[in-house]
Amino acid sequence: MRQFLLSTVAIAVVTLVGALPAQAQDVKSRLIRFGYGLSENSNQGRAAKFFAQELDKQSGGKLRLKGFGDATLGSDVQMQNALIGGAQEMMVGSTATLVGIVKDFGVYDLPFLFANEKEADAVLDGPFGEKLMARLQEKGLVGLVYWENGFRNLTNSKRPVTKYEDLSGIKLRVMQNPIYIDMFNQFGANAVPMAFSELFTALETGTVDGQENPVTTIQSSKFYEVQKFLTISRHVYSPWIVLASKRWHDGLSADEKKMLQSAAEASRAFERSDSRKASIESMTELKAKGMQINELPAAELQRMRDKVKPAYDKFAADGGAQVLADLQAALAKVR
Ligand code: TK8
Repeated sequence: MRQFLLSTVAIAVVTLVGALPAQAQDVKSRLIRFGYGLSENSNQGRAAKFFAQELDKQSGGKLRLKGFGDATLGSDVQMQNALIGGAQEMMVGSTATLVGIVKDFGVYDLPFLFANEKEADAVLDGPFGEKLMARLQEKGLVGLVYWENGFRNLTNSKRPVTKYEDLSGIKLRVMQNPIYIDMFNQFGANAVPMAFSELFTALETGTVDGQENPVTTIQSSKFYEVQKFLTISRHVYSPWIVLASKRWHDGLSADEKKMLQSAAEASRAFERSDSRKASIESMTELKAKGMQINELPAAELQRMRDKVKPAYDKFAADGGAQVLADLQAALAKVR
């Protein structure tokens, strides 16, 4: 009887707590600085805004996420360090620039790994992506969700690229990541690692001739103003990752952590669908802005794939064998 009473009371309490409005939960008033590299008027900016609204709703206005676009809080790498040190609460940025923190993140950068968005979603949101994200914790970062940056394409100011040999001698900005540097050097370009925040000026002044990013970014960052040629190559599917400072996150209540995670997951759904829509619109707009666009034929993509195949072996030999095998197993399940 006593047992029965106790569990009835417990159920009643659980039900009551679950039904309480956000105000009655353990939520403090907090300002969350959320940094990102692209402009407010980009898929990144729109999703940051959505995230803020969602968190506002869930927390009854207490958790206030303030977006800082255009790398005003620093480049991806600078922000990662600010999060680790506890000087900034949150950010979204490329997974590619995390390789200095957890080297295995480089696995996503292997060329021609994901065939489509469906594969990427399944692997990133599934046990593989979760497990890799969890490894950031021991380094002072909490990964919440992956957003889509997208399939990357090439732009340059010199000439149309119809085969990889056309990249010969082109100074091409890449992210600060050895796989990208090797990949484009293999194609004959002169790869220049550089923070995204410096890229527009570098293109404008001719410090570099080209770069590679999804069409959404090429459009929202106005690269069409300083780049004539766009080559659809889809050489890497690039994820973004929403990160929190572990120091800061550890200080949140269980209710706050739950709200943050739930709002982040809502932002993920919004961001992916928005990015996929924007991607189609961007193509039309880039054409209208006068970019000369060509798509690489399947045969050329196969040549490129063959050319950079050694990147996989190199990655495996360089300590990445396990993570690569795990990712390929996850991919096999989706295919
Ligand atoms: C924005 C970057 C960008 C990435 C790059 O901060 O650096 O080229 O694609 O989205 O994370």
